[in-house]
Amino acid sequence: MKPYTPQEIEPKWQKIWNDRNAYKTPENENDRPKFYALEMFPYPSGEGLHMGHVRNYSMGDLVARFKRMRGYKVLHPIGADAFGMPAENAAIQRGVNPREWTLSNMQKIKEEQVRLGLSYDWNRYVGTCTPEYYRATQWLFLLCYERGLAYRKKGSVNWCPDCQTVLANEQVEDGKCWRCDSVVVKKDLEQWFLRITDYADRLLEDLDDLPKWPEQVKTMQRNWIGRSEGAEVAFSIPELGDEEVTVFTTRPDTLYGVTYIVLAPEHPKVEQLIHGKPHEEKVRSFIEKVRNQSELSRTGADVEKLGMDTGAKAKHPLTGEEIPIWVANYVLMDYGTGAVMGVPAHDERDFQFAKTYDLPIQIVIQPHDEESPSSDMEAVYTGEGVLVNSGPFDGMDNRTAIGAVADRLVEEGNGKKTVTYRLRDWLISRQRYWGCPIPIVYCDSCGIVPVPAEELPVTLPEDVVFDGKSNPLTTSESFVTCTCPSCGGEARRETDTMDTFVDSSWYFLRYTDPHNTEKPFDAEKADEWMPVNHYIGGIEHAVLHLLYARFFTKVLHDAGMLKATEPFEQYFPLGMVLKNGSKMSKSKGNVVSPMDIIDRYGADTARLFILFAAPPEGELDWNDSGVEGSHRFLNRIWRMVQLNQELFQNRPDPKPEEKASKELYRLLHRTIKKVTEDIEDRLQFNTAVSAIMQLVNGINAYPQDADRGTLVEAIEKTVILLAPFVPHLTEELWQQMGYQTSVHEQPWPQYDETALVQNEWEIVVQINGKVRHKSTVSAQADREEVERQVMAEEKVKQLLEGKTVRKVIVVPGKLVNIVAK
Ligand code: ANZ
Ligand code: ZN
Repeated sequence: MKPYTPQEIEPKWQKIWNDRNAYKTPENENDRPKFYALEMFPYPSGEGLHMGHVRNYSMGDLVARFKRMRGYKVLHPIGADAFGMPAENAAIQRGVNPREWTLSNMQKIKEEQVRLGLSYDWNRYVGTCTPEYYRATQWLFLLCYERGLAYRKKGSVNWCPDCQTVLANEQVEDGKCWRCDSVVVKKDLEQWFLRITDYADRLLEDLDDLPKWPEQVKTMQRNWIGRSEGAEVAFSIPELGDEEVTVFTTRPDTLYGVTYIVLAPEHPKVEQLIHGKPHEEKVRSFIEKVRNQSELSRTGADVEKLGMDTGAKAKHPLTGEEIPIWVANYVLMDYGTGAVMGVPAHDERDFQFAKTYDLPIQIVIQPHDEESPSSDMEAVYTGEGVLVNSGPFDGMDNRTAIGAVADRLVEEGNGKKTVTYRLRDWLISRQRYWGCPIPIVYCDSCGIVPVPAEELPVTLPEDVVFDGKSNPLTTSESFVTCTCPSCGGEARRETDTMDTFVDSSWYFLRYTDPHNTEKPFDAEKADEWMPVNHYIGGIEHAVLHLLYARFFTKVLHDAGMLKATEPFEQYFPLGMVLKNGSKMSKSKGNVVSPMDIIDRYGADTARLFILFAAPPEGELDWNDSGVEGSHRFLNRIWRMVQLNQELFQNRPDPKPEEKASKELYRLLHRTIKKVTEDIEDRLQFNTAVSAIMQLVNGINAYPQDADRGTLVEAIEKTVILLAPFVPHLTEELWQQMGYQTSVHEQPWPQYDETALVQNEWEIVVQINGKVRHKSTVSAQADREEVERQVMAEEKVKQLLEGKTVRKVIVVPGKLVNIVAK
């Protein structure tokens, strides 16, 4: 018998698929339903693919192949998220050209993807660093600019001193750079922003229209957008004439408990308030110190609340009382109005602050079950209750009071109801070379001038210096100096490039029309495929990437370029790959190289193990014996076909008549149903594999003398069911079984509904309490019918010969006991 040699079979079929252009996306086949299966595209690092990638692609490929067999026209593309800092760092550290470095990594990853047997349409490959692609990214930037969604603003930005670049809020983790772990500082710079906050409400509301997204991911997005309903309340500052300071609060019900006002140190009013005061200089140096603290180190729950009294006073809008105005680190300038009303009795942060600086604490909410408010507070009370010390609102439930106090403020002209978001506009400027240049020039006479669309792309220059200090683009004279598109005079080119998250916010649209040289994509082509039906990728992208992609989709929809309002109908977060219980990582030395596994066992074994070993959303613990087990299973499949080679030559018709063949037939059809539903409805690929394994056990236990036609059918269908999991092996076996076509072009098997129900039961026949015989009866038969059938059997008649039957006891589905003498 020929042995199973994946090392030969796999490259052979990869070449044939490639020569046949087997996974080319169907075009203009409007009679078939579409399915867009997508996996997050990889970053082309020099290391090639890791097991997380393999897991992601194995699942995506399974879905794509399954849907093709189910009759869908499928778009299943791949590309590379190819801009970004590692290429530039390689240039700085090793003097390599970032473009060449990236392109060769892309090539390497493509080859590895081919070795995995993934059914991508390679004609639609998209690399975000190619001029064809970034030209389109620039086009989209200009679209945003035209629509007032791209703007330049001087802002206090997160700056990584090590990477020498600005970071988006999302890229600051625990106050540190997400890439290099350096402590992030604040810096004032002119930057480009995209106005994602204009879409905050829609980004929030439309989450409700995504039933196939995990609830957990929607919650993460909701929290990120962070919508807060509340009120703005104006406090006048008598010493500045008519001037006011406006605070944002979600708790107007606590208004009578305000004992001070706190401004963010960056608040524009601060200068006026401290001007001429004795401690003016001290406040200023305090402000300088706070400004350099990161957002997290200012607002963390366990961070020390630091502040200073400005010496100025504000007037309470309802009581007229004078209260001090402070500045403090825990108030942020870019949230709400940058000013807070301090209610130490009922707000945790205010409570800590008031304790530190000995500010008065005024209780205004009393728990429902208490008689009278305690005067001396040990701890803050943040719960619900009844208003006290609140003038006309005393006795009111605090939830009711939220609206009532706000209404009162509105009536008196001291406030308005507002909504605030945690979401900030998206800072896209990067002082980096290896990114998409922002297509803008600066002219002394015309100001900010967008590069006309026909002049795109603004190409990355080659004459740059990578010294690891400043933005390399500023070192290219030929790039920086340009002519103004508007007046023809001398101008300077923008040297910021875009955050790579811009590139990945629309790549799924490019796949629908990857070779378009005029527009990013054609509306009709995009509408044919969008939305993506199934998107798989790491949960680490659940906030940033998915939110930005949703934002871009909505902008393009509004611009009339796209019907879809959401990019991904279903998002499936991929579980992590572990080894011996901990994350695979170089530092732990527990990395299993996918290519080593392929060399040793073949891609099919790797794919099967990955799909079988854990539910897709769960963590996958890589273990060598599990891999061996999957390999053994594929060997069994291989042998099963080899041993029955002869049968495939004459291929008898199935005649499932006697017991064994009926049973195998039922097992086969049950398996088809289970595998179909596990993939289609539940995405439980692991249980689908174990169902197929049980079927194979059934086939191996099938008696030699039972109907051969049923056996042939079961083996063939097993091979078809396995095709999306192990594409090479099944293709090879399909050929060995005598077929000229590809197994991947077979229609997915239908199950025979009537075969699923159990028609017959085996029951035990006892005579005087002793088991004497086994008999098969119809499952539908009632007691009398069972008795009639059993008593009519030859064998039973023999056993009863010479005896008189006294009584027959029937237990349906189990036994018949005959009492006889
Ligand atoms: C008075 C008050 C009393 C507050 C109380 C809370 C509880 P969320 O829910 O996150 O939107 N706040 C407003 N602007 C701020 C800023 N720029 N920096 C820091 N804190 C700020 O939080 C809204 C609450 O956070 C607001 O309601 C305000 O404190 C504070 F018992 O006002 B509150
Ligand atoms: Zn000009």
